[in-house]
Amino acid sequence: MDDLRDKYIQLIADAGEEAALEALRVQAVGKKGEISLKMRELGKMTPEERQVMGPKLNALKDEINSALSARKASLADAALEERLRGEWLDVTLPARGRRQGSIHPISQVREEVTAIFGEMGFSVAEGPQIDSDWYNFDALNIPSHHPARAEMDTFYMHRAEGDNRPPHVLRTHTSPVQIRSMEKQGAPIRIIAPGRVYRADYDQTHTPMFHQVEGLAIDKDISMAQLKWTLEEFLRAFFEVEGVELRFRASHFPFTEPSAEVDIRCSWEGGQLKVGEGDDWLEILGSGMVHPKVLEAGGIDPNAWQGFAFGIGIDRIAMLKYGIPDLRAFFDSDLRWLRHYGFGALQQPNLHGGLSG
Ligand code: 2NL
Repeated sequence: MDDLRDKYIQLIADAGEEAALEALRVQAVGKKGEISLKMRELGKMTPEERQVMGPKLNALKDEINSALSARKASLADAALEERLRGEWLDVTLPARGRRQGSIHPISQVREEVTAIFGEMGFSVAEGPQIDSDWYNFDALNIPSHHPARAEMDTFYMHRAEGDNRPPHVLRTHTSPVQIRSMEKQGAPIRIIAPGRVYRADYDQTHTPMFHQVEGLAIDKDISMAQLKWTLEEFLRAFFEVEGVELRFRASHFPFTEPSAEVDIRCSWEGGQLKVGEGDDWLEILGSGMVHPKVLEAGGIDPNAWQGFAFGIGIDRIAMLKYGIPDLRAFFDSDLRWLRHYGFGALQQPNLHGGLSG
């Protein structure tokens, strides 16, 4: 009996996994197990023998059963320990740095421009970036022989052989949006059309994709005086300078008559632009009174209505306001140079998620 006990206690202690314990349980106390067989022999004993052996066998069975469950519990504990060791986590490690986005300077400037004209009663018009050459050129009184229409400046959509739809282009200005607005809403009109435009050009001051905002005001008696006031108000607000001074230079655009290019008084000191002071003039935009043929193309009677229009390069005025030397920096580098030049939007902690690391 004692041998039997010692054997099983030892085997249970040596069992390394649950399956081995189960096999031992069957072998010892299962229906045909060693101890069960011994219990069956009780029937053949004398009552005296049975009185001694019965309780002993029962006690042995109990002892083995509790040894089995104790060993099973300790194996489970060890397995849990092992798993926890693998899943160990150092909660005192510093948190991973969070990447922070910020608004692109072009978007920032477009929003500034939109807000300023919005206060003056201009709403925003948008349209397709791919448009027919009629909307992009003909409607704007740009004839077929005009250099702006030459292949080298304009991106034309590919046409398969036999595809006879009218030619389409990547818009070279946002004017087609304004033609569409004239057709759709008629006069009077006060809109600006900001957006992407495309020209086949690439150097320090030109990128093949850039941004423009055009403006259009049409009414019974719109004049150049109102054009001048509107642009003065805009430039004062945009450059945040009280005494902006403008100079209108006679110019020529096919879509306006008369046409004027507008300069602002400025100074360049040590490469730093200052608006509103000094002896230099900086060309800032083009403008004029809408050509009667363009009003007509937009379905507006040029004998009843007249208006002014202007076009501003968003990228250009962004460069001037925030002192960015190379237009290409907008599109093919990161924001480090912006921090270097002190782009205001990056210094406003509450704007679009704030200071970036
Ligand atoms: C420039 C010149 C300009 C316009 C754009 C325009 C649009 C319509 C009718 C008449 Cl629908 N004009 N746009 C007018 C004058 C100048 O832009 O040098 N921009 C940077």
